[in-house]
Amino acid sequence: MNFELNENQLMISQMVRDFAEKEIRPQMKNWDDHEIFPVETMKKLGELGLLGIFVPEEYGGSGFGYAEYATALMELGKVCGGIGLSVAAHNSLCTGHIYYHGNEAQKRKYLPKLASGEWIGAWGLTEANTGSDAMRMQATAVKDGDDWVLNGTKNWITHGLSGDVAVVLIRTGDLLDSNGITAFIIEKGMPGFSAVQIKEKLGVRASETAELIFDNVRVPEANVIGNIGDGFKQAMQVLDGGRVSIASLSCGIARGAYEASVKYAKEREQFGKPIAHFQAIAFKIADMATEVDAAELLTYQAAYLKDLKKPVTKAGAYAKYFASEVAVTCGNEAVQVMGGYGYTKEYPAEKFLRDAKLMTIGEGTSEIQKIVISREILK
Ligand code: COS
Repeated sequence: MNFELNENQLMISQMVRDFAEKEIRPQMKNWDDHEIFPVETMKKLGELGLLGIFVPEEYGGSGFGYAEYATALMELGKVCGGIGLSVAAHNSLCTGHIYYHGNEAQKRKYLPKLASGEWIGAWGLTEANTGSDAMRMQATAVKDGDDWVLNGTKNWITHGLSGDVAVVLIRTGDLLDSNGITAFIIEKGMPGFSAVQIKEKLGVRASETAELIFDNVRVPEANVIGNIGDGFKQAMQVLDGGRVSIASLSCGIARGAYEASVKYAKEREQFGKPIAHFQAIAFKIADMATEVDAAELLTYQAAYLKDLKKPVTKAGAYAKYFASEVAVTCGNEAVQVMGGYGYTKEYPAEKFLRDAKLMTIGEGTSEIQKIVISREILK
């Protein structure tokens, strides 16, 4: 076992750190305050190769694996969870669904534009009344001539408004039939397709979230991914990988909160000495350090299995469950270490906490991860 980052990971972490300090940190408070999704920054991330990280070079991607992908998200998470979430959703969900399940023509048409950042990707599984219970979705697609006609809505969709292309999971069969859901590729501007931004989120406010609305949207057969009825299982596999990315982002947020806490605890003096010298604070630092390292180990284990093309359902759920909860703990402890200052937007702690909370919800709540883990163990 090798616990060191490989050459590519070292290169990527330095590149992302440099980019984040120059292009993200100076602007992120404005994005967070005003819920601005910085499309131009996404395009620059595309130029750096971070929007098609695991897409092979023949489709315009960077050709890296999940280990490198995890490293990139860890670095982004240390600075801005919102941008990290957008990068994760773009890569794992939309781009990943087309890469893993699309046919050759779909890969050639969409992957180069998604990988370069020319197009931003979205992915829609959830609806207003079906989140954890994804299979009970209500949106329908009915065959009409050579086209499929889509009706219904999708909710909580990252890049639902600014996205140029979306992969959406829609019912083509009976309710609760696991072979009754199909994946379709939707392009911006298709008649009957619209979106409304969801505002007033607690965190990840630089990442756009929207509701998608389908009103008799005609989608050609060429935009069906895989076989009719395969969509739910494709989506579950896509989420297995997506959960590794949310675990990675969670590790970054946790480490960012931990590092900010260490810095503050060494500088802040009370009772005549730095607060780091009090065991009450030092033990918080020890707990955070241990948990962040453990979260990273679980996350890299899942990334490693994914790169080996081994089953990642359980390992991804372990990593996502543990790392996201650690991110919330570290964000919360960072606020506590910084006291009154931690409670203000002048210090980074409160944003880490707000951004971290989404990690325990998006791409399957912590409770869903425990369902996935226990089912894998007990099956
Ligand atoms: N990979 C491949 N196939 C999978 C799978 C996976 N990881 N997980 C489940 N499946 C298959 C099952 O094998 C089953 O196939 P059969 O019907 O042929 O036997 C089918 O999918 C249905 O699975 P299951 O019966 O487990 O479905 P449930 O409705 O019980 O749902 C959970 C399972 C709860 C795990 C699923 O709905 C889920 O992950 N929910 C959360 C969704 C989520 O994360 N949403 C957030 C999206 S934000 S981007």
